[in-house]
Amino acid sequence: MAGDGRPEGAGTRKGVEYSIIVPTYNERENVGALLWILRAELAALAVSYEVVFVDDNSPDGTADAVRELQAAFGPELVHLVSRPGKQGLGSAYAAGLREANGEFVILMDADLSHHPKHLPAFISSQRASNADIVTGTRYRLGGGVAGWNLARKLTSRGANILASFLLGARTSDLTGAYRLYRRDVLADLLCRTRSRGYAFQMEVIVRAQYDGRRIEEVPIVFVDRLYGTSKLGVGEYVQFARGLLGLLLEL
Ligand SMILES: Nc1nc2c(ncn2[C@@H]2O[C@H](COP(=O)(O)OP(=O)(O)OP(=O)(O)O)[C@@H](O)[C@H]2O)c(=O)[nH]1
Ligand SMILES: [Mg+2]
Repeated sequence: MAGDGRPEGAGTRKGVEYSIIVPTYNERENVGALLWILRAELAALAVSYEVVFVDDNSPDGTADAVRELQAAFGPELVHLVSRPGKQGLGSAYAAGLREANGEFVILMDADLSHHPKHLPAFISSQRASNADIVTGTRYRLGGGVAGWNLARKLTSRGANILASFLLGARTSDLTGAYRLYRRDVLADLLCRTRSRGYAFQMEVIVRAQYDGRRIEEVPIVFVDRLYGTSKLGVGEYVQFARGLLGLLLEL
């Protein structure tokens, strides 16, 4: 078996440099626009890529929308991993990774908060530094957040400052999910990561730092979702606190 659980040689399609994994839950209104903008942004770079949507049987029929995109643009470009029910982001990334053929994997949300216009910066940063991970940051010069109220901004910033201090993290945006990984590095990290919710992104990047992986940052502007609903609630805060505590005790 390959390190990421795929049978040796299976699913490898030579020449795919980047697999863009997009987990979806009720993103029917967003997937078409996302693919459209991705194609426009990546056309100028002349890189080979594929987009792997991982849908958890979204009640709004996101999977059908992705199938329509597959029919229009071809199964080489658009992949769909369709799971029977909502199983969370961590396992969605792992399922997407098993389908992915790229040497590098880019994780991004479907709701356009992670704008594809930042991808050239991710790719050139990785090429210039030979990094294992390039992570988007809202909290370095040039980065930011648009569309959040003050309470949500303070919560996100506060969580990042607290976690960085306690864990000795060098990355400025621990809870961001817009990242590029060397494929085998992500596979290895996913095997060992246990947290859920926002703590998941933090655990992955802190483990990578402790492993001595080379991590670069590029500033991104995160734009609040236009379509669909937000899931931030008390449960997310509790999950984050538990994840942080778990890491403090273990690492
Ligand atoms: N496959 C799958 N995708 C999920 C799941 N939960 C969230 N997603 C997707 O993961 C991405 C991030 O989730 P969001 O709900 O946008 O999380 P967020 O950006 O922190 O918060 P809001 O945008 O304010 O809701 C989106 O593309 C979601 O559709 C899940 O359980 N399974
Ligand atoms: Mg979002």
